[in-house]
Amino acid sequence: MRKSDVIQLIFHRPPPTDPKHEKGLAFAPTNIALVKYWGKRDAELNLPMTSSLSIALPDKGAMTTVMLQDQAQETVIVNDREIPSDSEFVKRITQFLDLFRPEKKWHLNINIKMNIPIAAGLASSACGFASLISALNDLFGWQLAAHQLSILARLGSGSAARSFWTGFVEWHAGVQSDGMDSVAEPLSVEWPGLCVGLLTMSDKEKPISSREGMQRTVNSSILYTAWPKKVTQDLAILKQALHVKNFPLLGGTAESNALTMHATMLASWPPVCYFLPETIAAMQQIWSLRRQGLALYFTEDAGPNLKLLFLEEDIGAVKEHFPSVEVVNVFEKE
Ligand code: 2P0
Repeated sequence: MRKSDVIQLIFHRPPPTDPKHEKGLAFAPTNIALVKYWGKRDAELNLPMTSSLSIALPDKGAMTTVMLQDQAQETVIVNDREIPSDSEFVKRITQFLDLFRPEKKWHLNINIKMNIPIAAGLASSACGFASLISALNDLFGWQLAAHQLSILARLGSGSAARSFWTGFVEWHAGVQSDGMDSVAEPLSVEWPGLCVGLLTMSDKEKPISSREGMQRTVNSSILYTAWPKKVTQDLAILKQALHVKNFPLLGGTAESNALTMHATMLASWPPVCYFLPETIAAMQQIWSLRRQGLALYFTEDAGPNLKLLFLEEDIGAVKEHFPSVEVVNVFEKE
């Protein structure tokens, strides 16, 4: 099964690409997985081995504007800087656009504004591809539903499937080879007062991409066989925690899931390690604060930075111990 087959299943004809507006514009929030996606059963369609569950950061993400342009290639601008056309990022975007233009008849000026560090484990590819497909949907008037956009965004980057909603989102692994059931959906639960703290140790580009890191883990880590079991357990526990609003259960499950993911990576060869000394030091400080009674937990993605999990009532204490933390009150209404 190829990506072009999925395009056919969604559109039932070549995707219409007569612009309906001068510009297409869309925002997508970034998402932080509490139960992680790590490993693919199909690398072409980015079909995951397991389901995953994330929380969106409502104001953090990517705003993307697309316009047709009279040039033989794309112009990609991220945070006011033009990205070289031979870079991996532009190549990935170009290949993604090729799915919608088999004859390469049009080209785009793509302007992305991100208010998160790029490629440092803050899911910039997730909100990037989600906002790009939504901007195309706007430009060409496709009127696709969110679940269809989720399937298309996944073809660009797996975790992008989860970036179409605020709040908690589950990405179902699915079982079909065409991936039409590997789609995300929002959970109908809110948690006013739940906070995510971004603790940035480094905003440098990570040395091993998620794509490469997860492939290496699946291929070489003896611990990976335990991962699907761990995810199944954690998903059930996390949903229970959401249902009964048990914060230590949510925080503990997310932290344990992240540490297990990193353990599977460490057992890969060559090893996949995203920790910096500062990452470990922050973990130890969190464990020490927890022993003293603070309900503070963390999760970590494919980068050295931690995302802290805590409740609104502890914002003061968290800021006191981590002065550089950026707090996102996830469900706060404007
Ligand atoms: C996640 N990560 O669930 C996990 C946890 C990083 C660690 O999804 O190859 O950029 O584009 O499907 O989505 C990052 O991987 O990888 C990721 P591709 P993606 O958020």
